[in-house]
Amino acid sequence: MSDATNAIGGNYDSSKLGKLEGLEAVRKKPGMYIGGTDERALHHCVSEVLDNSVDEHLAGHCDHIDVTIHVDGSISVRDNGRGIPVDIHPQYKIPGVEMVLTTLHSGGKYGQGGYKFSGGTHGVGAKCVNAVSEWFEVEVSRDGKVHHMAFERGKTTSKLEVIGKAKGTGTLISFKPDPEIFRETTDFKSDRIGQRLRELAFLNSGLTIQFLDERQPEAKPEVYFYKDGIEEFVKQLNKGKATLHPKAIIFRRQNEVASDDKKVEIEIEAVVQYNDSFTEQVLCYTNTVHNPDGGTHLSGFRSALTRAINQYAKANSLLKDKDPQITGDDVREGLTAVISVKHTDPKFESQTKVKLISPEVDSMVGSAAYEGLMNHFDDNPNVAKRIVDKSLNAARAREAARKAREAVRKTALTGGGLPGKLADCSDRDPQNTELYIVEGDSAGGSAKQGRDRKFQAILPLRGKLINVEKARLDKVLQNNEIRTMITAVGTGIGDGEGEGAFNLEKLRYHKIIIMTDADVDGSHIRTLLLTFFYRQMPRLIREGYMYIAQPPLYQIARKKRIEYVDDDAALNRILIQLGTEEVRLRNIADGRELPPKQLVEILDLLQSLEKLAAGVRRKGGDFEEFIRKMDPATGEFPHHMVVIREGNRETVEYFVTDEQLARFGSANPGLVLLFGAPADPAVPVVEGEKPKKEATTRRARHEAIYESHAIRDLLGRMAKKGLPVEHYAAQDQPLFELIEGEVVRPIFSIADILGAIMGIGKRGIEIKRFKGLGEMNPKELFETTMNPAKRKLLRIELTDAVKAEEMFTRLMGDEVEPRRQFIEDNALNVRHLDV
Ligand code: 0RA
Repeated sequence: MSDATNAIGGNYDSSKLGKLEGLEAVRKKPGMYIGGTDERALHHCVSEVLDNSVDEHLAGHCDHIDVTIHVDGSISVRDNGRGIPVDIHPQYKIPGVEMVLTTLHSGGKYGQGGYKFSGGTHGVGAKCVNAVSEWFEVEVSRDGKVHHMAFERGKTTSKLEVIGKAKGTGTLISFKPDPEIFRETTDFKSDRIGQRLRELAFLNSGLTIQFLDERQPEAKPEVYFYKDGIEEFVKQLNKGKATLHPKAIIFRRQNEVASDDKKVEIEIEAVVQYNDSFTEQVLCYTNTVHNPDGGTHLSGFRSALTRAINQYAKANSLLKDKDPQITGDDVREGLTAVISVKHTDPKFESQTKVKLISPEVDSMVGSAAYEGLMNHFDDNPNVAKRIVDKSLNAARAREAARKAREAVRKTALTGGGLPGKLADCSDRDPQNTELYIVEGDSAGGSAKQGRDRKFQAILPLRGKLINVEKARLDKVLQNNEIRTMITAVGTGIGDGEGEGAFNLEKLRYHKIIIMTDADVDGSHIRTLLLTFFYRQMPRLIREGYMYIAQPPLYQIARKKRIEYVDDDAALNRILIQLGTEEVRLRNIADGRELPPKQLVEILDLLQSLEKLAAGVRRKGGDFEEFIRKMDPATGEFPHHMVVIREGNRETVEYFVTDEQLARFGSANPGLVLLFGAPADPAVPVVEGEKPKKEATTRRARHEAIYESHAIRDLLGRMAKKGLPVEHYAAQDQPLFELIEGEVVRPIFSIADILGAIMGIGKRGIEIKRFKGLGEMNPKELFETTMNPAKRKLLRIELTDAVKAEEMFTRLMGDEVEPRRQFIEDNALNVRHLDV
């Protein structure tokens, strides 16, 4: 399209159009800006917003970040940094905050906040998130004022407005991801976000991060704060393991070096502590971003470690002539370390920052590590000797393991073919086939009978699996169940190259599915299996070939008929279904009965509305009152709430617009209105306040009601179905009649329909939590858990190495108490086992 065509119709404002097109570009090509539209990209949005707040911390202006997931699926990030500038930009004539959040290439004045080290993508983050959000709001506390502004899909819907007085400074960004963009899911995963927040708190000592998921009705905020930073991180990673030396080895270095003919500043901090396990765990970060594929910091560290241990061993005559050579692999057994690099201009292999490639980091980490380790060894000869001994042991075991691996490989490749226990499938193309690893012979039998033998292979496992975490590889490989599994999978194990090494091309099935009972034993076996795959075939997990079968959660029995139900949502659907089969709902106003299909739709909407209502109530609001405060002219519901405390009494005011809230503030100068007060009513004015003070000052907290958008949409849809907003609350006269056979029950509000029908649905059925696979016959097992058309598989992701490590150690390590606790916490909750 030419400019001339654009100009037709007049009013062509190039600057405005340019900006608009800017964010449109993000919506058109989300892949380019936020890395896609899947679950990963969804969570990436949170990181983008979070990174800005962390940058404020790195620059020394922020020590507190609050993250909250709301019941409508939106999320807020609040920091106490300087606040995004709100003054009018001299050239563009719009407030800085609007520039920062709506213009794609706003360098210069508000460009990057002048940050030295930045984890974010040069400030493009927040505006991209704005572009892909159904709505996006920002609240800035700065210059003694609270400013507010709102957007929808990147376009300004509410101009910058002062809504109150600010106590300090800071920024609050809230947004709801747009389902038009994120078509797969818009559901934030609490675990995933919590893990990242904890990791950030480790990497930024002194920063307090608070996290609350309001979707969990009883949830309390979690607080992450680590005074000693990555030292505590390493302690955490080693939790449950016996360490070789109580005090971790720490080294730091700060330098200005030349890179590509220009000066860069680099800061290095690393913490090292050995444990008595056989696995390595080294996590690398650049500007607080995790680099799962390592890079120059990792290579520098690794070679320094090998050099230091060999050097110390030789200099102190700890090696005998017959001892084998200590290699890099040997010094890494039982090694736990975190390396955190801050760099003014880091270079990565790709956009995703999985690998650092800045060459100058290698030698700087190398020399810092070598000196740090040698100093520590010289000061602590006992520690040094223990580490050398451990490395030597590893070197000796390496030889034994090599022989064992060789033996496994031989049986796998030549030794009479596939194991007898394996019921293989007939299709030979791995792309089409799947392997079920099943706990126990009886479930294994059912799976064999129920499966589709064309593409589904079954491998039943008998008895206890060897604990791969506590045994050395040569022992593990002597175990029969393990050998059978390796042979069936086909790839071989371990990393490295050459004979017997892991080879993905030999993978015999492109889905490896673990199927265990939903009880304590089942979760134990599943963890053992995952540990084995994680240690010996990590690429199977990393590249998405591993799955966990998801048997149904409930069994419901009704008039001798048995049904299986996936989860709570499905159970509710069934209760509603059953309830509606028994009743008819008559609208008294027009005497007509609602068709069953429409009734089910309405009940669905009511369920969603209940969740949103809980969000309003959680903040201290009254949902019926909230609904009454709708602005009849615009159909908008309150976006702000002010909760006023006087003694023990609490009163609540509702405001639809920013202006109404601002006006209320001006009209009540004696009222101290706190923005960003904790969700718990911890505002310190309750009982015992001195009376003379109370007479003049009242205190209140502001609550933003993000649910307002979703409530408006839902109630709008209900109104279209003939249920007006006014009827949500109880009326004097009945609105409906619920007719069940001879019985007619009056219903006084829309809200009551749901409870009444669910109650009827529950009658006469028995709901049982379903545990053992063996409780199902072969046909049921296939239909609920194995049939590709109906089953739900959980793909195992290693999004967070830290969490996986910790979980594996907790379950497999030596300490009994955390293991018992973990199993108890999770036994009934297999669905939340995230690895
Ligand atoms: C631009 C300039 C300045 C700060 C920020 C942006 C800023 C952005 C975000 C996003 C979330 N929290 C934030 N905090 C600050 C510098 C402001 C100054 O110099 O006072």
